[in-house]
Amino acid sequence: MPKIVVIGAGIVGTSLADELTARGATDVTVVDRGPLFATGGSTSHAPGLVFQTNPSKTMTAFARYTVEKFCALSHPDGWAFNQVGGLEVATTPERWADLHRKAGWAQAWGIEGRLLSADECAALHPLVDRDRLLGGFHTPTDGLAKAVRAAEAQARRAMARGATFLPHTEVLGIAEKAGRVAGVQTSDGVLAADVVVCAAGFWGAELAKRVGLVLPLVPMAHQYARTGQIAPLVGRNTERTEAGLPILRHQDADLYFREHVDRIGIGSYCHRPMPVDMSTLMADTAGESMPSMLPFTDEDFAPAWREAAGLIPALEDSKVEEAFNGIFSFTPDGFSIMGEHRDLAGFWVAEAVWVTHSAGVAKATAEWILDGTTEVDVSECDLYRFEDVARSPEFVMTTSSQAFVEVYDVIHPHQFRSDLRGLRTSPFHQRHVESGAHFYEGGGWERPAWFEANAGLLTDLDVPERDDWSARFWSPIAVAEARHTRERVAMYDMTPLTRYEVSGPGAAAFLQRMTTNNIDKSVGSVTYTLLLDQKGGIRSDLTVARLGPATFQVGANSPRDFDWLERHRPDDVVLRDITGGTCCVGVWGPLARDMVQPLCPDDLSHSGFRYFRALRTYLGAIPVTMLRVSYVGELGWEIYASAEYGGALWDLLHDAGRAHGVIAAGRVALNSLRIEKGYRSWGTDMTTEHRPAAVGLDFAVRMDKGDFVGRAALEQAPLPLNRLRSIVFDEPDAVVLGKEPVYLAGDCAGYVTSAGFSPTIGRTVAYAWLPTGTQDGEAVTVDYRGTRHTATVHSEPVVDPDMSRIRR
Ligand code: FAD
Ligand code: THG
Repeated sequence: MPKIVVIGAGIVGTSLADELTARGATDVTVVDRGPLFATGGSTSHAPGLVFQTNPSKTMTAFARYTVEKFCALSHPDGWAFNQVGGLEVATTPERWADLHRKAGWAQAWGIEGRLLSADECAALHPLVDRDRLLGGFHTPTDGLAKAVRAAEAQARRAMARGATFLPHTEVLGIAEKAGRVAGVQTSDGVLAADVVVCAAGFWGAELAKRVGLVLPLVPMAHQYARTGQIAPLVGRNTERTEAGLPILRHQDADLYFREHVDRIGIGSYCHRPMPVDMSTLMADTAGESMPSMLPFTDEDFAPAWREAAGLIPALEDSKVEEAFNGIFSFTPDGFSIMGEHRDLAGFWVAEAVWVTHSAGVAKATAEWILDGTTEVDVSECDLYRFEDVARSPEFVMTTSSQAFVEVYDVIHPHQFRSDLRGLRTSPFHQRHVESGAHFYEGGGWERPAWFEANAGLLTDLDVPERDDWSARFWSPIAVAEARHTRERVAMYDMTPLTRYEVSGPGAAAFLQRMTTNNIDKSVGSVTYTLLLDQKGGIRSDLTVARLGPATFQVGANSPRDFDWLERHRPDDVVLRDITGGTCCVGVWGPLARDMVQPLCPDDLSHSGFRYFRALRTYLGAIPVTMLRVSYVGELGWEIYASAEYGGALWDLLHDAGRAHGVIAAGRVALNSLRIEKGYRSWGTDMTTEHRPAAVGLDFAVRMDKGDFVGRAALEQAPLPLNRLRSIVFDEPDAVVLGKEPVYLAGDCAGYVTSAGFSPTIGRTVAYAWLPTGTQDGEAVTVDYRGTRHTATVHSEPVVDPDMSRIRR
């Protein structure tokens, strides 16, 4: 067992010590600059509201574990968790509709919850003005965490198992030796360690910076106020219980509420983002007991007070008595930051964590450190999920500020960032602008969603009307583009598809060991293969094209793939991200060959250039690499070129395609085509929580090829309880967007992962997790924001099961 030092005795550090020692680590030391356990960090004054339901399955799982754990903690001063339940109220039709969506997440992720009428809300929480409400969402297992008690109770447990807690011990630097962490420097000298975990709350970014690590988090001030006595609360609670009414969210006004005996605590996000400058904060608060508390700014609270009194009329007779601007971390995407420094082994971070998710994050971090993998998928929180651009100070500040502003907003799943656009554009961008592209952003890239230039294709197409919500960030034009791809030919900008060059004498052996399929095939082969973790969970799916004996081009999914490969890369392998310097256009459709062959000196016939083969050749004068691969499931190629040829390549193809009616098509069309064709998308349809068999990808696993990462775990793996299935909606106008609960015979049995309107069968096709044994043809219902849609489990793929479209 490693010798571990945890920096920070807040809710994260204490919970981590508990989780580590529970797993047998005994040499665990937690150091904190402050006293124990009201250290002066964010935990010391967090009012501790725990609302579990979150659009992210992972964050919900973290919260659910935190609740379960905290409920079982004991502390001599009283409760660590008071399960008063949670109530979120709607005062606008949009919020009310969104609470229906939230109720769906709760169902899908296994949180008990129910939508309530306004009267039921008022009965549950008599202080709210019933007439303001349209309804609410009630979750009985939510509640209040007493964060300092929970921290202490977990710390005491850890101490009983041998952990040491050192108060008044500031970490001044990180000791390193031979590329590994060696301990922490404190005013009392170096504390040696094999593993150092930075759980220093919003100070963590400063510490990480000293070891060359950018943590994209911004410390932000957030207002919290306590009122004076509120008449209707007098006598309701005791000093010991503190609260009995559900914790309350009024998200239409960016507010939350809890009781403090006979007073009310009001938290507000209803103010300008107040990022904190760490350099001045450190100087200003040196020696202070509560360095994470800033003076209250009355003027920022004025609108919050008005709104609060609007919802809770009893507040009108009271006023703010105690208040402060408290500091905690925001990140660009709202997720925590977890993982190990790639260039300094043994240095881990568990940062930007709410009390709500603290025990879940701590458990996953302990598993990750001690076992190498986590039970719950942590990819959304991975330290290495960020593109380079997303680590720039400007990006971090801008997007984290936006995350603050939007913290309680109704966010559409396809909503994109509006600030800092146009950072990464493909060489085709100007052509796309000219064709009236509607862009969305992903990974910093501008990606065409659909093109206004294709509106004319709608004239002979009957696309069902959508409800207002599902019509956002969508256009029927996308359906026309998808259909045109199946009937004729289309060009897709695949430039943002992450790709690496893997080369060197050890390249083949390296990829063979890292992935599940046999990639050690002839030059010109392309292989669909998986990256697994040690427990056989799917980390990613890749295409590996062998361009030379020791040169491979790998099509990947995210910066996490680069990180994973880089961590395992031996010295005789060179790994290079070539995404930015190259471009890619997918030319797909039945007419693709007619369109491209005249441009190419090589034979592009079905036998001359077979399916899943690669070729380095020329189109016109332009050197290209072509892969006969199609994520939309059509005849055609991904065509790669060095970026400087991009404009010419697009024009060449577009001109050649004119006679065949070629169009440019966008990502919405691509998504619907890949779904009806049965292709999975990593991160939505599958994560590290799933092994290949569960998602129907065992065809990409070659158990007989020799050892590879995850192989041993697959041999031991039990049969999956649930499988990813295709479902087809019965009614043409039924639409779902993802994350909706799916019912079998009235019981919630799974959830939708992704969905798209199939141009081929004229109905929405979706993937859903369903129990193993669910038969083709079985009827399911799906709850879309309160509307039940019926659907039927379908054999896969829904479109082109005999591959006649692709292999011709
Ligand atoms: P902290 O509690 O800040 O702990 C970090 C520790 O590291 C500190 O004790 C600090 O002293 C120590 N440290 C830092 N640098 C060093 C160093 N160099 N050497 C030694 N020690 C160091 N979350 C919820 O879930 N629900 C809520 O209702 C809620 N409300 C909030 C309201 C307010 C006003 C605020 C400010 C936050 C709220 N939060 C809430 C957020 C929550 O408080 C934090 O996200 C959480 O407490 C962070 O815990 P932590 O352990 O990461 O950080
Ligand atoms: N193109 C390239 N690389 C990629 C993707 C891509 N890497 C990441 C991601 N997308 C991988 N996803 C897929 C999913 C399915 C297929 C290709 C990439 C695919 N599957 C066929 C099937 O399942 O029938 C063929 C499998 C086989 O014959 O082994 O084509 O879009 N370059």
